[in-house]
Amino acid sequence: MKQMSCALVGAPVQSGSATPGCLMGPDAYRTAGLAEVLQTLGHRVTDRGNVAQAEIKDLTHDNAAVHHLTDIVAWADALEGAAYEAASAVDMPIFLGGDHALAIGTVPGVARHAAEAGKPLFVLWLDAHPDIHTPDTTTSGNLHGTPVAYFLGMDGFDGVYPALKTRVAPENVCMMGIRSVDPAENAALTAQGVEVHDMRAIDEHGIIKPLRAFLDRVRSADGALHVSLDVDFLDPTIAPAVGTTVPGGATFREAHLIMETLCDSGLVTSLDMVELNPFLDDRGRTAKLMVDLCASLLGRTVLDRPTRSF
Ligand code: B3U
Ligand code: MN
Ligand code: MN
Repeated sequence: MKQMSCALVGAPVQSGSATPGCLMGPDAYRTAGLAEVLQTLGHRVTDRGNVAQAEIKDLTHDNAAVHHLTDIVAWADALEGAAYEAASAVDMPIFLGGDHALAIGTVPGVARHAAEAGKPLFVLWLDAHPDIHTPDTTTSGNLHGTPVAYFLGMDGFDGVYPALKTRVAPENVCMMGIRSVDPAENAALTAQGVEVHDMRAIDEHGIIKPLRAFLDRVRSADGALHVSLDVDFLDPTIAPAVGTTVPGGATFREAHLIMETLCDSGLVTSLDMVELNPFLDDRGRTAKLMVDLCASLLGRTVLDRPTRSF
């Protein structure tokens, strides 16, 4: 793969989730050697450190379940700008979470950059959950369950989250690994017409055919592609360090094959690595697995020559 400029952008957001610990995520990736691994693959890597939250006024919401709204909006505001800047400066910004609420900022930020370059943004959402709640529909009140609804421009965010500068079209989103969906989220997925490959579909058809079909769509639209990788996409037996484990996730081999296929496509322009909770990890194994998946995305292969079937 061609040498790329990569920026590591720490986003230690944790108030979007119920279990504290994601605050330590960016440093766990640094400790697991992410920058060094990418440098070994021939890329130029700069670590931009951690983003600082914006200052905002206190916010409240009618849904009493919603918590840490002010904190999350302060993150979103800062991360939208940081993501836009990083995407303008390098080939591949990598956002180190932090819980999935960080995508309230990162996805609109990279979408704005793509739009200015005349490209539509596509999003591959690798997650056990569709995260398509609005602040009105969430019952847990955990705002990491809301980024997709926000960046699609759904109702319910006006005067709550920052005004959305660039929305993502629902037909440009592809979800894989989904296996825990709340009723309001089911309704939203249907209303928006988002492409969802739940675990049943993956068991029946495998992961590669639908991924290739999605990548073909990105290529023919000359789109930019953001990958949002939630640790709970992976099976908890290989990735225990997440507050919202759901059984039946992607295997080690499925996850690497997705990353290798994405690498071969040459289409990926940005990445979120979210929901790592190092407090719940087992001697850093989840952090190391996430680093290895990032390495597969950025060109690590088994053989020096291209793999081909005989
Ligand atoms: N849909 C549930 C569970 C959940 C969403 N995202 C995560 N968990 N990580 C909720 O709380 O909104
Ligand atoms: Mn998620
Ligand atoms: Mn999830």
